[in-house]
Amino acid sequence: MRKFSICGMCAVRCPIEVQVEDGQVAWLQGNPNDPAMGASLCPKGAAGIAFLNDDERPQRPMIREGRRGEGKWREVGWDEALDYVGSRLRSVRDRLGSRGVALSDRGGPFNDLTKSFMQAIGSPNYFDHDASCGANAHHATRSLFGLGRNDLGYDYARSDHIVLYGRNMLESLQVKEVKAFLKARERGAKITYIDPRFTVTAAKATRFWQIRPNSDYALNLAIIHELLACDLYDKGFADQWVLGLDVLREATRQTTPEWAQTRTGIAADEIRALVREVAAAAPRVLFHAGWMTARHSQSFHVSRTAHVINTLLGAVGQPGGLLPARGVATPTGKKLNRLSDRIPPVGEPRADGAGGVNKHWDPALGVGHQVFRAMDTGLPYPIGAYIVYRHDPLTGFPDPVRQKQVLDKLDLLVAIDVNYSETAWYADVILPESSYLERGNIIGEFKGPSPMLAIRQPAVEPRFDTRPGWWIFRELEKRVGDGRYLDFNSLDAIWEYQLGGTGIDLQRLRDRGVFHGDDKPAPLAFRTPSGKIEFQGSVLEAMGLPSFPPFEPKPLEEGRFWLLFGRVAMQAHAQSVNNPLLNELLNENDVWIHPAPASRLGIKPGDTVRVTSGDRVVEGRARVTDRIHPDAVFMLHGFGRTVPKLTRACGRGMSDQYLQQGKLFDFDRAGGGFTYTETQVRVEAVEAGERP
Ligand SMILES: Nc1nc2c(c(=O)[nH]1)N[C@H]1C(S)=C(S)[C@@H](COP(=O)(O)OP(=O)(O)OC[C@H]3O[C@@H](n4cnc5c(=O)[nH]c(N)nc54)[C@H](O)[C@@H]3O)O[C@H]1N2
Ligand SMILES: Nc1nc2c(c(=O)[nH]1)N[C@H]1C(S)=C(S)[C@@H](COP(=O)(O)OP(=O)(O)OC[C@H]3O[C@@H](n4cnc5c(=O)[nH]c(N)nc54)[C@H](O)[C@@H]3O)O[C@H]1N2
Ligand code: SF4
Ligand SMILES: [Mo]
Repeated sequence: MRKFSICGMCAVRCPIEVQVEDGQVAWLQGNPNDPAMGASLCPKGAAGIAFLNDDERPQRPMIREGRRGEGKWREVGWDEALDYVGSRLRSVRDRLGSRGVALSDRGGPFNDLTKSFMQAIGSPNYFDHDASCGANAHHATRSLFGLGRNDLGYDYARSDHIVLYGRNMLESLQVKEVKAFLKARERGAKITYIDPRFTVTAAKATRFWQIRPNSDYALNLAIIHELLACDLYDKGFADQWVLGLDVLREATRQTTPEWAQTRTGIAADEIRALVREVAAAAPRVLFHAGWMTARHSQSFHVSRTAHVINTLLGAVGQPGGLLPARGVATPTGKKLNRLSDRIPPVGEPRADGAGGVNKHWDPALGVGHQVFRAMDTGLPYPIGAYIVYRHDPLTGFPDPVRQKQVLDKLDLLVAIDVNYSETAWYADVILPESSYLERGNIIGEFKGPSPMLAIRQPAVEPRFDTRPGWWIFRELEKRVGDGRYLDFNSLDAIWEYQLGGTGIDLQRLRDRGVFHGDDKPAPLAFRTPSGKIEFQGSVLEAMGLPSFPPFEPKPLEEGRFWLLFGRVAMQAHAQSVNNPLLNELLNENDVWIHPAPASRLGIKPGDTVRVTSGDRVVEGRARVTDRIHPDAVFMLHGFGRTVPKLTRACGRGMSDQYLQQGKLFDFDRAGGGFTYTETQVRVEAVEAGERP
C-alpha cells in the first residue's frame, strides 16, 4: 500500500511516498506527485525506517523524580501526565497570569497548531527557533522589502550567476533546492561560493573565495561601491522602486575593493572581476541572503546588503532572480482556514517586545533569547512555565550551561519530542509525540513561487504509547483553557475544517499527498511603510538603528581561532546522531585546523587536541587541512550529546554550543540572531599519556 506523507527527519519537510507492507514501512522515497521533488530523498530521509524502529526514544510519558537532568523518571499514563502538566500550568497562570507561560517550537508550516494553543490559553509568548537560525536574514528582508525571508523565492533554475556566502547548498540541504541548483549548474550558470571553509558546494562552484571569518559585510560594501561608482546598476529599476539610494552611496563612498581586500583577504581585482560578471549577467543573478545567518553581530547587514545588491542588479521580481512567493491559489480563491481564526487574539505585549517596543522584530516568530532573558530576570515580566515542542534549545541555543541556570528558575519545563533531546532530559515532564510515520499533522501550506499544500498522514500504528501533537495540544487546552478552541474529535475533522470552502477535496489531497494551485506569478509588491524598497529603512531608523553602519572588524585575540560550525548531508543538527543508520555513517566530529597553525602548535593529522573557550574544554581529533581558513577552526554541529539513554551518541564527539560560552544573551541588535561565530577558542595538542 502507498501512502503519501511528509518527511520528518529534518525541518525541511519534503513530500514523501511511504510504502507499507503488512503494517510495516517497507520503503520510503520522495513523492513523485510533486515534480520538483520526484522520488529523491536525502540520506536522513532514507533513514526514517531506522528511526521508526529505534527503541532509544521516549516510549511513554515521563515525570521527573530526581533533580533536573539527573535522569530519574517515573513512567506514567497519558491522563496522569496531562493532568500533572495541566495543574502546574494553571498554578503558574494563577500566580503570573497567562503570559507567564511560554512555548517555543521549530516554526514552519504546522505552527498554526502551537500558535493556536498559546492563543487559546491567552499567552502572547509563542516563539520559534529563528533567533538561532534565519532571524537575521528574515529581519533584513523585512527591513528592505517589508516581506519575510520566505516571501521571496530564489529562482535558481533560470539564474546565470548564483553567489553564496556560506550557503552550503549541497550539504546543508533541502532536496528540491539541491535539484534546482544542480540544474542551474548543468545549464552553465556560474557559481561564486564564499566561505572560510571549502565545502562540497565550494567543490561544485566556478569560483571559491576563502574569506576571513565574519567579514562578508565588508565584501558587500565593496561590491556596492563598485556597482555605484562604475554605474553598473539598474537605474530604471532603482528610480522606480528604491528609497534612499543616496544614503547607500554615502555609506559606501570609501569602501573600495582595496579597502575590502585588507579586511576580507579577497584580492581587489577579483572583487572587480565578480562585479563585472554579475553586472553582465543581470538581472538573472542571485545573491543569496543566507539561511542560517545567526552568526555575528553584523550578520543582519550581510543579508541586507546581499538583497541591496540584488536590487541594484534589478534581479528582484525577475526570472533567474528573486521571485515573489505567494500562498496556494485554491479553486474558490478562499484561503486555508486557520485554527487560530476561531480564537480571540491576545492583547498582552510579548516578553521579547517583538512588534512592540522592538518593532523591527517580527512578532510572528519572536526572538527566543529575549524570552530566556525574561525567565532569567523577570523583565519585562516573569515567565514561570516553558513548553518546548519540536525544539531543543540546549543544543540549538548557545551555552547550555548558562541556559540551565535560566531554566532552573522555572516552575515547569515540559518537552514534547520524539527523541530524548538534551532539553527533554532536563525537563520536568516528557510528552512523547508519535514519530512522523506513525501520526498525521494538520495540513501544511508551503508558500513560494510555486506554492503547495501537503499532508502528513499516519502510515503505521504507533509502536509505543505515544500521541500526535494535535491530540496532545487539544488535551492540554482542555485542562488549561476552556477546551473549546481545539476541540476537534479527530485529525480528519481538523483537515475538513482547514479545507472548508476552498474547493479542495480532502480525499484527493490524501491520494496525492500534495496540491499545487495554478502557477501564476505573484505581482511585485513591497510591504514597507513607503511601499518602496527601503535602503533607508524607516523602521530600523525609528529604532535608532542605522541603515548601513560602518563595517566593524572583529579583533581576533593572539593565539585564538574563530570557532566555526556547520552541517553535513547525513545528519540533522543534534537530533539524528543516535539514529542507528546515520550513526553508522558518522558518529563523531573532528576539529578542522589549517596546516600553518597546526604545525606551529605541533598538531599532526589525527592527533587528539584540546579546544578551550573560557572555562569550557572539549577534546577531539584534529583534521589538518587547508580547507579551513588559518584564523578559524571548524567542527560539525550536533555532537557531544550527554543523554545516557542514547547509547550510540552519548559522549561521542564535541559540542560547539558548549564552547559558545557567554553567547546566550549576545546577539545582533538589528536582526536578533545569536552571535555564534564570534566565539574564540584556543587549541592545543594533548600530550601523549595525558588523556585520562
Ligand atoms: N552551536 C550551534 N547552534 C546551532 C546551530 C549550529 O550549527 N551550531 N544551528 C542552528 C540552526 S540553523 C537551527 S535551525 C537550530 C536547530 O535546533 P532546533 O531548533 O532545536 O531544531 P532541531 O534540532 O531540528 O530539532 C529540535 C527537536 O525536535 C525534535 N523533533 C524532531 N521531529 C519531531 C517531531 O516530529 N515531533 C516532535 N515533537 N519533536 C520532533 C528533535 O528530536 C529535536 O529534539 O539550531 C541552531 N543552533
Ligand atoms: N543535512 C542537513 N541539511 C540541513 C540541516 C541539517 O541539519 N542537516 N539544517 C537545515 C537548516 S535548519 C539550516 S538553517 C540550513 C543551514 O544552511 P547553511 O546556512 O548553508 O548552513 P551551515 O552549515 O550552518 O553553514 C554553512 C557554512 O557557513 C560557513 N561560515 C561560517 N562563518 C562564515 C562567514 O563568516 N562567512 C561565510 N561566508 N561563511 C561562513 C561555515 O564554514 C559553513 O561551511 O541547512 C538546512 N539543511
Ligand atoms: S531534506 Fe531530507 S531529511 Fe529533510 S525533509 Fe527532506 S528528505 Fe527529509
Ligand atoms: Mo536552521
